[in-house]
This record gives sequence, C-alpha cells and structure tokens, in this order.
Amino acid sequence: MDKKTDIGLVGLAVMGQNLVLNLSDHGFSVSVFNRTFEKTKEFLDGGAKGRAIFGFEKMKDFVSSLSKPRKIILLVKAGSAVTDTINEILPFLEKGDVIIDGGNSYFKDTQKRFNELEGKGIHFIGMGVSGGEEGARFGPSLMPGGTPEAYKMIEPMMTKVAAKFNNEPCVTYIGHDGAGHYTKMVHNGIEYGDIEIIAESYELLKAYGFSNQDMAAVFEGYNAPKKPLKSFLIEIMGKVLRFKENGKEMIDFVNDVAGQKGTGKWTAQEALDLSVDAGVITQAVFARCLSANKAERMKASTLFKKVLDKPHHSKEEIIKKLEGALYVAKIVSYTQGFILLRDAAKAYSWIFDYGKIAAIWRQGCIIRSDFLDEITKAFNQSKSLESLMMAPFFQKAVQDHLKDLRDVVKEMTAMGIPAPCLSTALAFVDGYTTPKGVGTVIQALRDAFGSHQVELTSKPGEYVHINWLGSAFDVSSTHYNR
Ligand code: NBP
Repeated sequence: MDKKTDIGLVGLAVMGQNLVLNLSDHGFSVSVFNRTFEKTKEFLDGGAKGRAIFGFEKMKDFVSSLSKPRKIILLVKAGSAVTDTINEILPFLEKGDVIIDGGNSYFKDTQKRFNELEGKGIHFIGMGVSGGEEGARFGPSLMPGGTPEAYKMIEPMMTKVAAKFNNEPCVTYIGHDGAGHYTKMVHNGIEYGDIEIIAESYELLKAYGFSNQDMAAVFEGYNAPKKPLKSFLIEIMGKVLRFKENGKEMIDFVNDVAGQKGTGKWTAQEALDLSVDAGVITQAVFARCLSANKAERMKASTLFKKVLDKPHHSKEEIIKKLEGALYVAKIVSYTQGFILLRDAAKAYSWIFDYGKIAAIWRQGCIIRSDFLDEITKAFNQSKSLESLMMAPFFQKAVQDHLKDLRDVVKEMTAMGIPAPCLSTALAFVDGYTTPKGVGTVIQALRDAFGSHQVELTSKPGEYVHINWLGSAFDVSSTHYNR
C-alpha cells in the first residue's frame, strides 16, 4: 500500500468493525489493528474485503500507514485496555497526532489521559459513541470531548459517519477533557431510567391481564406518529413482545435477572457526589441490583403474604393513564439528567450547550425519540432555562398528565407491583413543586441531636442552635449545609 490512509482504528470487536465499515462507506480509507491479529485477518477476509481497509500485525506498521496528523480511534474494552493500547501506540506518534477513545471510558480516566497526552503534545478526544452495533454501522450519536482544535481535525469525518436527524449530523463538540464521556455516561443513565419505566409498565399491564400480543399493541399505540412517547425503546418493546420462536413468545422465557455494565452506576454515583437528585436513574440502577438478587427474592416471596387490590380501572383507562404517567416520568428523568449535566459543568468547568446535546441524541442512539426534539427546542428557546420541567412545553405536559402518574403509582402500590422509578418521579414532582418541604424537620432533628444549627426563616442566612431537648451541656456544632 503506497498511499497513507485517512484514519486508523484499534479494536476490531463488534463496535470497531462496524465503525470501520461506516467510515469506509463514506469514502475514507482505514488502517486497522487488533491485539489478536487473527481477528484482523478474519475481518479483512470477511466484511472488509474489497474495501480500502488495511490491516496490520505490528503497531509500528499500523501507525506509519496513517496520513499526518494521524487520527486513531480506539474501540477497545474500557479500563486498562485503553491505557495499554495508548502506551503501545505512543512511541510511534508525533506531536499534533490525535487519539480518539470511542469506548465507554470513565470520564475521570479520560481527564487523566487527556492531561497526560496533552503534556506530550498528543491530542486526546474522549468520544461517547452511542447506538450499539447498528449505530456504529449506519450512524451513531457521537459525543466528543477534548480541545476544540482537536475536534476540528476529526469533525469532517465524524459529521459524515454520525446519524442524521433532519439532515443534521448527530455529533457536536461537547466540551473540554472528559466532557464527552461524561455526557455519554449521563445518556446511559437516562437509558437505564427509560428502560426501567417501560419494564414497570409491562408489570402493570401484565397484572391487568393483558397478553403479550395485547401489550405489544399498547406499545405500538404509544409509538404512533405524533405520540409523546414515540421512541426507539418503545418501538422495540412492541417487537420484543411480539417475538416468537417455535411458536413460543420468548419474553416469557427470559430470566428476570438484569445485567449492567457500570455507566448507570457511575451516573448515580456522580449524582450523589454532586448532591443532585437523579432519583429516576438511581432507582433504575437499584432495580437492576434487586433483580439480580434472585435467590433471596425467591425465598422472600414464600415468606411474605400480601393483601392486594384487584385492578380499579378498565383496560382502556389504564392504557391511557399509563401513557400519561410514562410521559411525566420521562420528563422528570430527563430533567434530572440535565440538572446533573448543569451541575457537572459547574464542578468540572465545562460549558455545555444543552440544546445541542439534546439535538445529537435525537437519532442514532438508544434513547432517540421525538421527545428529544422538544427538549432541543426548549433549550434553544431559553438558554438560561433552570430546568427542563420549567420550559413552558414541559410544564404544561406535566400539568396535564400528573394525575395519570399519580393514579398509576396509586394503582401499582395497591396491587403490590414495584414502581421504583414511576413512584420516585412522582415524589420528585411533588418535592420539586412544594414551597415548604421535609428540610424543616430534618434540620430541627439534626440540630436537636447533633447541635448542627438551623436557619430560622425570620433570620435568613443566620445559623443558630436551639436547645430543643433542654440539655444542660448544650454546645453548637459546625453548620454543614450539605
Ligand atoms: P469490547 O468492549 O468487548 O472489547 C473488545 C476489544 O477490546 C477487542 O478488540 C479486544 O482485543 C480489545 N482488548 C481487550 Br478486551 N483487552 C485489550 C488490551 N489489554 N489491549 C488491547 N486491546 C484489548 O468491544 P465492543 O463491544 O466492541 O466495545 C468497544 C467499546 O465501545 C467499549 O468501551 C464498550 O463499552 C463501548 N460500547 C459498546 C457498545 C456495544 O453495544 N457493544 C455500545 C456503545 C459503546 P482482542 O480481540 O485481542 O481480545
């Protein structure tokens, strides 16, 4: 091969192979490398055959096949594999070259790698890639973070391979160092919430006596054009429910033990670290944890007898109420996700354009939906929006359907169907919209047992200790605000 290639990719598992083919479809020549050379050979003899895709066994040859400044995408397993790969490439790079980590790396690892590589004159972009195998192949949503200069170098390629929504590419520069991977992490957290509320709906409909095929029709109805829930996940829920193998509806044979890879957990941990209520995402993570504890659940199910209500509504009524309930819960979940992004921007000195972030999630990724187009409009209309729920469009939507969520949570509680995400979404709306909440009692008790001081409404900004319990040795402790 005489000519240098446009871009290189390391990691020929499912994501890597598909992204290479996507790049190739758009006319880019690609050099590829994989730790196990056998996989490279298989790819060159298989999917890559007849294309301008070139494989290498030695890292040195791979790097020298690239046109300068070199651009190398990593799609290897997140964690130490990324560090190992960077260390292997580094000796052959020159100042000004760019490494793009397209895996689901932890944003703090990305920040560290960014700083180390920038110190060596190598650009590092942590790029969230969403959409799974299908997305990588035909158009993912891409969330690149790093320096704007480095992004400019890969922008022409990324805008071509990214998914398109109304001809707009689903990629935008997100922000400095780990901002891209952070945004991908929050995206994945939101995905956890979306999946959990669909799962809770399924449990309710099942308890109402809907067959799988009837439920499929309900989700297909929710996914009809112009409907507020119209989205990829609702669409595939219908397909999953309809799916049969040898005449059997396969959903009935799936063990109820949920897996997770960690990005939901990171989002929940971040929410706790930044003191943000991302309850829907966090409860979605806990729901997976509880589901995974099957042996204990099986035992507990024999120990506790419940007195449960029968359905209170007709099937038609519950379909309608559930649609409204899911819509409000989704608004809450995305509101919380964007509040997390807002507070992360403050904590990590990023400048986010929330309208652009919502815009690149409209296509290509797992949470893609028409709803995200409304979120894009809401943030574009008001750059200083405090929270999504306060945008007039979503304020009205919550107002119109809050009773649906309340009725559905009430019904699930009465029927003994766990609704961790739907109920936490309702609790958030009630807490968020109350002028006087639980803080009063919490502060009074903290002051009573630990002398942590209270702020009296009559003296804003001043913290005093009250001797609630009439203690003889009454001393104020430090006031902790959080
Ligand atoms: P995997 O996450 O399964 O990783 C497999 C790749 O990593 C192979 O190429 C493997 O090489 C390589 N690798 C490993 Br494992 N350890 C290595 C090491 N120490 N040094 C060099 N290479 C090493 O692949 P994937 O599912 O395609 O995902 C790639 C990235 O994209 C991950 O970060 C993932 O979280 C992210 N992601 C995946 C999806 C999805 O739907 N799968 C969606 C979005 C993002 P080998 O062939 O020699 O073992």
